[in-house]
Amino acid sequence: MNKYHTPFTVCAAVVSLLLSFPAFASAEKEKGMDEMWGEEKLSTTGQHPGLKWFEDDKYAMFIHWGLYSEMGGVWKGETYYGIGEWIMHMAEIPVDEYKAYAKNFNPDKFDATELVKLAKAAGMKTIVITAKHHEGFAMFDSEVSDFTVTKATPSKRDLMKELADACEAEGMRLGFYYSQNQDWTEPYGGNYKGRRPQGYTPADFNIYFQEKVVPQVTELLTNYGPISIIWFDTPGGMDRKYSAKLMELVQKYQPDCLVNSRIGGGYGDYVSLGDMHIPAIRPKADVWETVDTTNNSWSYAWYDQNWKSPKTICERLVRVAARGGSYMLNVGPKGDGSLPENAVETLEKSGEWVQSHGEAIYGTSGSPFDQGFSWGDLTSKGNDLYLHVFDWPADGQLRLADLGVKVTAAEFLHDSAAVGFTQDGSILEVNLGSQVGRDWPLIPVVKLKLYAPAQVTEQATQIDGLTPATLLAKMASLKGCKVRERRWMEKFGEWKHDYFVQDWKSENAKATWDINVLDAGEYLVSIEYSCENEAAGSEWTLTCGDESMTFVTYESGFDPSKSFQPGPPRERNFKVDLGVLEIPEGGLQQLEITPRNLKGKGIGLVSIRLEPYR
Ligand code: H79
Repeated sequence: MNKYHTPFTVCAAVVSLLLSFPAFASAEKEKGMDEMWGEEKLSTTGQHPGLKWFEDDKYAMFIHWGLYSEMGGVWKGETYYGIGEWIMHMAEIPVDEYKAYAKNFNPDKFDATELVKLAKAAGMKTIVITAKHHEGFAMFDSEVSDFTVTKATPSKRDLMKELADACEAEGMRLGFYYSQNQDWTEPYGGNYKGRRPQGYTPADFNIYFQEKVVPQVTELLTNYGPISIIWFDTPGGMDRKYSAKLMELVQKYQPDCLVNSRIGGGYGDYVSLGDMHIPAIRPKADVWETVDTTNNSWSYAWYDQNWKSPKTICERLVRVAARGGSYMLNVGPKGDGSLPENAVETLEKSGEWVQSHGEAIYGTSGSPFDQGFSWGDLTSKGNDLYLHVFDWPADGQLRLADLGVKVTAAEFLHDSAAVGFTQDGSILEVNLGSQVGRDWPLIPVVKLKLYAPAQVTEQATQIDGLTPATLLAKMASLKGCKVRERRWMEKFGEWKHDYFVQDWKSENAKATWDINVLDAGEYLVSIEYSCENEAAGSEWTLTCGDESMTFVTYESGFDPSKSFQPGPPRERNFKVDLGVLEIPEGGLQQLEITPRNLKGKGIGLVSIRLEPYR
């Protein structure tokens, strides 16, 4: 029988996992994944000279490959649905059995050069690979452990060396993922999966750290040529002094190498956001990345067919670049080193677009707007703006306000065909024309040439009268209520994320959005929210100028006060049409929501959508 990790069991697993870290055992439990993944704020950001290439390159390949890849989600004939590299944890595999499994690992189809060529074809500039994941198995030769590909498997190949050589030959940057805190097969490692030795105390983590982590990280920094990134993960609960020591090692042996924020303790050169988090609003961090997957699970899992389409991959890359970040996209080879066909196809197809639109990706500095648009997003370079059109607007028209600078020319990037535009006062209208009867790239890009770099001073959400606009929780000014954040897991390890306004204190509380109305008129209003039992039946008023509308809320079965509550998607948020609202005037306006009859802590308001009503 297959074992499905129901919402409840995943939730229980989360709690037990978090409790296994000292820091989670107390009041800090609520912090959940933020705590486990580590800080998103750095004490030393923007200093390292390597951040220049990191920000320019924008796009990297992540690879999860280890013993778990050979299992592919199956242990002793039973499938464990979840993230593949967590199978030891999910199937509760005893340490000795897990270690003995290494003899089945046979990377006979692994061709490092082919892999590097695929990354190149995809438009990626760096490869970061799991040298050691939480399982504790080294995919490289190590003097301090026998649990390595060179000693515990029949092939004896140092796979990291093969990849390092191929990267060197092909001009690809190389980075190593190293799980510094969790090591499930080391008796003193974080979150060890066996019985701790007698007399064990948490301070014994030091033994594991000095005897395995320090020498292995040193090996990775000294035996494989220039390393561009050491990518650490899940520092939650680890003392800051260990993070400091790791930073010291990197600075000593490879001062040019970058380190991500999951080293812990506020150290690191740039911030890794939460797994798979494509931020809707420009994050505070100066230099940051999003790590994402081509399907759901990081490592190969036979059942995971949730492949992102080539267009979706390009869109996610653009959304990240538009918010000023870098994107690292994962593939999970099978145990034998070959990649699932779908991963190869989707990377090759998306790569054609990335290569032919590189001008609008590499070396760009994001959109002048803090948030994206429903039709697409922007990147910029010098005086030029790139409009990435994901969804062709209904009548081929796009409107943008307050660029602050005159546009001198507009053309499609792929064929340099001129694009019509008018700029009247602060409003730019771009006429894309008809989508019919022409061949388009996956995402058509309009290049706008400006007299000077755009100078956007107004970040109010634009209501353009042509495409739907979304007012996000994080963009609201709040009185007597709060913005909170939650993450949850869907399908086979797909992390979801949102912000919502909640904890409404009284009927005087309100959330207010500044909106920039480019076209007065009627809009269909819908909201996305979650609502606990006790808040069901509460009444709310939405107001814009003299116009208002009232709505009643229904229970959604999701408790927004819990940062972590896996479950099927239908149980999360409701999306409800409220009706048609007249916005009588153009220009800067405010839209406000306030409880009319508050129950409990009120709804968890995720967003308000305004769609032109015609
Ligand atoms: O390497 C990838 C993941 O294995 C790692 N980070 C990315 C880059 C990662 N470490 N921890 N997590 C991700 C989150 C872990 C989530 C869990 Fe669960 C939820 C662990 C326990 C509950 C899912 C469900 C995995 C096991 C049960």
